[in-house]
Amino acid sequence: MTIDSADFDGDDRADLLIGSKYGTRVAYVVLASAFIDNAQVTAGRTLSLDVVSSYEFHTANNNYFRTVATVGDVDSDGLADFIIGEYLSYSGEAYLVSAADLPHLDAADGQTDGKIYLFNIVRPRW
Ligand SMILES: [Ca+2]
Ligand SMILES: [Ca+2]
Repeated sequence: MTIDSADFDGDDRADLLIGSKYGTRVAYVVLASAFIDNAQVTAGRTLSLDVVSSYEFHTANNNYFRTVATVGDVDSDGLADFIIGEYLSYSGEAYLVSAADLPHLDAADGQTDGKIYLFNIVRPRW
């Protein structure tokens, strides 16, 4: 599992990008506001990412997002962007995600539930 951080929503607070733990097949973006606004968050308590995550990235088949990394502001829109790599894919697929697109990616399947199925939305470029 890899973890990185940057400001994905422009509120000047660092947000978390968390890769898949082996066997989970899900990567997460946790916005800082999810911690600040969540009454379940208290010091010393273990929290499920299902509770605090703002976005979940789901992969196809039995793959998982082993590697994640912030890459600065690639599209110069003022928000940090990131790459998530799909492990065990035959072509070494990776996705470059513009943080500004997160709400649109979430809504792409008709539900704004925080779940993003990248394999249904975009095809990797490399
Ligand atoms: Ca932020
Ligand atoms: Ca950006």
